[in-house]
Amino acid sequence: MAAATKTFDIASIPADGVGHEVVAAGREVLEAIATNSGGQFGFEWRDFDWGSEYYARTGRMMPEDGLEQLKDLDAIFFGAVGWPTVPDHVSLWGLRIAICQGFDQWANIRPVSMLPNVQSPIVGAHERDLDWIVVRENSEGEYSGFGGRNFSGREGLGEVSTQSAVFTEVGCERIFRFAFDLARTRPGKKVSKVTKSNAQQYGMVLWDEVFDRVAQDYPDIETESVLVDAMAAKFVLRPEDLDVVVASNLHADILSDLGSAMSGSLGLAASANLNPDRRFPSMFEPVHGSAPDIAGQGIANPVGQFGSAALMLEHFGLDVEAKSLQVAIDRTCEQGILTRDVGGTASTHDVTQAVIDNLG
Ligand code: GGG
Repeated sequence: MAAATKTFDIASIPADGVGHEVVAAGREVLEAIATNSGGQFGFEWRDFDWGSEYYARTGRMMPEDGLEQLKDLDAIFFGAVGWPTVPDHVSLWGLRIAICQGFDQWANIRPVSMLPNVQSPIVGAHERDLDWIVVRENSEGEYSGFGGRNFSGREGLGEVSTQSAVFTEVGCERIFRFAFDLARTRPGKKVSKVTKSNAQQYGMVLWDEVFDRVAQDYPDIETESVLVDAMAAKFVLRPEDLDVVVASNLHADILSDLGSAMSGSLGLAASANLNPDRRFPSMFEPVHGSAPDIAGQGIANPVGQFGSAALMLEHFGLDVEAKSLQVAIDRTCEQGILTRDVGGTASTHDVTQAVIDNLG
């Protein structure tokens, strides 16, 4: 008897710039994985043309009922947002943040690891077997959207603006528990909490206090508290001390870009915006942006999108397929099939084909 087919309904939102190239590449790889499963599962793709071109036509990054259109799907496969024709805060808030906050995707995970043949700026990175994961609080903090602008055009003191970082006890507790639970699944069994409570005496102090309270429930996990400035230095100087790094929305955004640069290129880093309660779809996207300087040339690095596809497979419980995709990415790098950002000459298409050929 043939195995039952499970179909995953996925929203495909390439959005802007190289997002179009890497999402198409990611879909090709996922289709190859579905074919290799012998019909055990498949993907039904729902295409959404939202993003900065959509904005030029409609004045919005996505329709008013955009979340309604996505809410019953199994996941969102996202590219990158941002284009020079739309102010960055408008494009980011109109699409990526609207989806993350609308679907309470409060945990954003961003793994950092070294790939074969990819040069890292860290001396001896491969021998040191570096591997850590940034957990980004993805629903509040500095991205809460509270603030305003007043006194436009005022003489003398000029305009005034405020931007508040909002930390709730519930928001802090859930992201810390997530980080500790994740650390329990990893060999390092350590959580490094990033803070700036020496300078920010309200929100970040609550952040620290909730961390200390949650840590008491995880006596088997080593902890440390590191100021964000010191953590940036640690990424560069002592990355082998890192395992799970939990940080606020803005701090983690900055540190995860640093982490992907440490692994060799921004184009390599994967991420998952998770709604761990599974009430809403989660969203899988590379860490990188839309890269207007290389968009449309067929040279974008698709590895960050492939890693995000692997995280999506894991989210669906397809751990074997996720692992085989990671192995295929490693083999492709071992074969020296690399895009320009990591020292090669291969195109997006070349890397995609090689990963498909290398699938177990
Ligand atoms: N694929 C990730 C992406 O599109 N990022 C665009 C961006 O500007 N992100 C900043 C942020 O999320 O804080």
